[in-house]
Amino acid sequence: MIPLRQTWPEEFARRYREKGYWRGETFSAFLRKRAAERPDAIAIVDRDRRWTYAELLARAEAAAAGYLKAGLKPGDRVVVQLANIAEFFSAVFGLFRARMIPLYSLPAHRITEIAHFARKSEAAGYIIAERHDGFDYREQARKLQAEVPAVKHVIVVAGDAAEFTPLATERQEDVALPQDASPSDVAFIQISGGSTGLSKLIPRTHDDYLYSCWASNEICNVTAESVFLVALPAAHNFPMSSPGHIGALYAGARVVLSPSPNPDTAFALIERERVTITGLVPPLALLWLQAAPNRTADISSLEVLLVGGAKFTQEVARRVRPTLGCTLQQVFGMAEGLVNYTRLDDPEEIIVSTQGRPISTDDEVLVVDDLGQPVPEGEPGYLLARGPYTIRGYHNDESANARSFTEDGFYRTGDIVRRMPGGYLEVQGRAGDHINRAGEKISAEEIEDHLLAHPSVFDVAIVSIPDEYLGERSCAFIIPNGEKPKGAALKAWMRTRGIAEFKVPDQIVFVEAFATTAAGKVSRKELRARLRAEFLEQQS
Ligand code: AMP
Ligand code: DBH
Repeated sequence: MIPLRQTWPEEFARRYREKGYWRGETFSAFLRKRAAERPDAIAIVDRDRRWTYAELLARAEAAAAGYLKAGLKPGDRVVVQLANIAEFFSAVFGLFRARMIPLYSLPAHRITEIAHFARKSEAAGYIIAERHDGFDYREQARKLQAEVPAVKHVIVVAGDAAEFTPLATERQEDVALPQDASPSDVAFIQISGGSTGLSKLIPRTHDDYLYSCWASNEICNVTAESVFLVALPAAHNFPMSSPGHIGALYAGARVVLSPSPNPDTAFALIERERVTITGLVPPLALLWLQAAPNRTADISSLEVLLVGGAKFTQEVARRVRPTLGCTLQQVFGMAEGLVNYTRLDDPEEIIVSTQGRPISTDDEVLVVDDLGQPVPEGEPGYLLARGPYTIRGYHNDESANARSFTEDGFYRTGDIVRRMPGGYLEVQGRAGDHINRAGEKISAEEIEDHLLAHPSVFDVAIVSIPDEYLGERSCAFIIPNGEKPKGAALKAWMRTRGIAEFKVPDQIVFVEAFATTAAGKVSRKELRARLRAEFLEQQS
């Protein structure tokens, strides 16, 4: 097995420890501590179920023993694919307790993506619920085991487990639990949105991730009295860590799971549970703003609405306080690390017009030109980042690492930003070719590769088109091979490729040829830019 590591050069690691960022805690240790301090406080609310910290800990330990009994071993990587249900937490904290490594996939992922995650991480297990949104994950588990036989263990946390292993909920006393992980060990694997090709694997350590969570708590004012609503998918890095459900649990606060981010469901939960803070991507924030004037629920407990994942337009941002009666906090983050927030006491102008400034004074942020030279304040440039919770490399991907990190360890975020006075960043766009569709990042290259496998597609370019609601939508420009296929048929065919629905192109445009230059073929990047410009010109 390729070792899972995330290491900072010793001089950096020493500084991060000395400054108290890395506290030497693990996920398991902090949960044990909270359960000892406030056993009867409610940790997780899922519909009519309320788990206390003591119960969450007991369930995590039962799950851990169950995994070991089933044959999983410490160090094993396990693909977790769960929606917003309480068992997400017992399953994952159980993995931490058994020193196994969760890889967080999203409920929307389908077999092609799950198989990629399993192969790339050399996973031995797959954790699912029987179904969610009408989709049977046991079917997907069968396909996965056929494609990647190394995935020997499938654990089903809710519903009918069929031939698989149900999640253990009673502690088996004859199974000894291993020693805790070391705080500098990799705790779990997040996945990158990915701008080139398939998603990359992001190993995060206990030390670095917990730092980003507790420091976020201070910036977002999350305390033991807070009630955090998880409206986005719990496995996403944003609702997990900014400050997220992990931040909330670290604070000893209450985590309320929303089965859907729709305003009707969420507003009712905010009223019932007296929710104080939650996070949304911009299209959902817009939906909440539209629904708010006609609401019947009392949402006055809401103090902070975090918005991030994609650019939040200033005009909409201005409406948050008057319409929802809470403070907007913009957050610009990435699963690779660096997270920026506007501060709760910033002037309204800063809050609505910037994407915030880094968490830490030890976040080193560079804004550079094409040659890697720093640009003056206020000028757009590429954002590079290095710091106490920004990774130094992806797992098992040398070529991505060569592209995405500078020699001195800065992560090339791919974002184009302007640095304003006070270190506030304004996101201008991005260098890479991904589509940011309502906060979901889609790699153009990945989708092009799928479409090129269709016999009627001669060539294709996937381009992001500005979209009033989604922020960006994906458009496939296709040169047909012979007779033009039907757009709807192509979309239906894409769905058979085993990929998340959000990756199916929103729009298909057939063209006869792609532009070339006198020098020959244009680069993909240039081609996509031209197609976008021509398309937008025709629309106007
Ligand atoms: P991911 O790689 O999937 O973790 O996505 C991180 C990327 O999302 C960032 O590099 C940005 O491109 C984008 N992003 C996140 N938050 C914001 C924001 N508040 N404004 C603009 N873009 C954002
Ligand atoms: O988009 C993201 O990945 C993101 C957005 C806001 C993120 O990872 C985060 C905050 O931590």
